[in-house]
Amino acid sequence: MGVKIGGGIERVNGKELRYEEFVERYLSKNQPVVLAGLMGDWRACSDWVSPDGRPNLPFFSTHFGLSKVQVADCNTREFTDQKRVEMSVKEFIDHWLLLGADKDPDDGSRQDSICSQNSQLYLKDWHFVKEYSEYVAYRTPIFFRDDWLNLYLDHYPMHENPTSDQDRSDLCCSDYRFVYMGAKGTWTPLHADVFRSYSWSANVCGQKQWLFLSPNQSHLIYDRNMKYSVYSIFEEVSESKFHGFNKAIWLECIQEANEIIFVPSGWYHQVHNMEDTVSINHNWFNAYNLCWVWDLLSKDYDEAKGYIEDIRDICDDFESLCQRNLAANTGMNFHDFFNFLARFSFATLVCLSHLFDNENTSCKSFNQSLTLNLVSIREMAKKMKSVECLAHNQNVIFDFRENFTTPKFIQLCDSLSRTYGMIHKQQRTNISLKNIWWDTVGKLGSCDCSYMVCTPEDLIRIIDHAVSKLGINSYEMNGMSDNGST
Ligand SMILES: O=C(O)CCC(=O)C(=O)O
Repeated sequence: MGVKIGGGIERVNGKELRYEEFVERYLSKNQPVVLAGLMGDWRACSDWVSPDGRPNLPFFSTHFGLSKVQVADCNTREFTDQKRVEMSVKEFIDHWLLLGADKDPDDGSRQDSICSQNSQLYLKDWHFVKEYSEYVAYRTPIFFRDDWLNLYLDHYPMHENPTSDQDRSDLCCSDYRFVYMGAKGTWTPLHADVFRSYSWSANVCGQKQWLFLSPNQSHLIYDRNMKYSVYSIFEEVSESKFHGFNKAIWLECIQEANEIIFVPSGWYHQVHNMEDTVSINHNWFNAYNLCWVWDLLSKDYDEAKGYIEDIRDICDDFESLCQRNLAANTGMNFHDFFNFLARFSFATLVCLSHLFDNENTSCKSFNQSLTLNLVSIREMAKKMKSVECLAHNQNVIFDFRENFTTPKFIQLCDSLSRTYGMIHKQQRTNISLKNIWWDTVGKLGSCDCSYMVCTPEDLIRIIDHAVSKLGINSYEMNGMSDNGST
């Protein structure tokens, strides 16, 4: 039986959409949408596209040819994804041009050792912005700017692993801003995004077919044990293994050049390039989908633990092994996520305390956004209180007094203030880099936990203390109305 399509995805002119409307209709409701009209002034849309509307492949070879990139062979499955190989952009483009010209790759060339003639190569996850920060290919549309993930990763790694090859992990986890390039027929198997983040994907040229499944149906693409999911919805799907699959109702969208698609959290999707296509794609999370990240981490933790349960008794430190495996499989572990939340909430407190004296009412939406961030982090910390390894943690995860002297932390505060200033269209407050500690603590007053965080409980106490000092009212902190019940 074929795939059942139940509808399409709403299309909106992005120029006529206000930020607040986007949040209200799509972000907070976790609904997909296609936005048009937002890419008109992107350099990528001129430099990367030939006059006939197809990818300007020689431009990539000439200007970015030496970059090393991940290339998926769409014809070869490896576990739950496509097989990947590393090659230079030039090698990738040469392969593409040769196939397009219907010629065999030269015998004995490096290309032959990388991929066979039957390979259908798709360049994915190219960290283009990180690699070419001077070349401004595009500007992230305002709707996708409230991006805690990339903002944080611009200053800190998500997971510091002293035993891994740091150079390699530095690049592969350095950010979640990517370029994708593939000839007609290349595709991406069914998946939900990393960390269950949001993503947006902009077609610089070409056309993509997207098939979406809403999260309330995602159980239908899993086997009975909820362990394996369907790889491709267009291949033969075993009814005995995936017994719910035929009940799934999909949404289909054909995305044209210069359109951006917003992919909400937890929506499974499969994507096919219907033409030669170049796209730009970010993953991100913020206050609205933070709970998705935690739910995934908790689920993956249980799974990681389950796999090694039988060696628990012979392990010196079973919990550390679980956390190590969680970071290796999911990209971060409980400590990384908590560390991230602690740093991010302190950066938020710095920004809020700088707004404290500002009577300007145009600061209100800015202020509310930051407050909402604290609310969602506090909610998260409440959930994390029941996690043993965090609740009993005795190491200092974050010491504000120590961090305020580090340029990285000050830059994080500055980026945060700049980002929300941009979103809420106002002059950002200048953060005084020299006196950040005294300014902030001067406004927040001393705290009995001395601004040191070891456990989720500490973080909650500090947030509550800061909120009461800053006089944030209960309307703004509606999510914190159960103060004291933690
Ligand atoms: O464009 C593609 O092939 C895949 C993109 C994707 O899956 C995503 O943006 O989440």
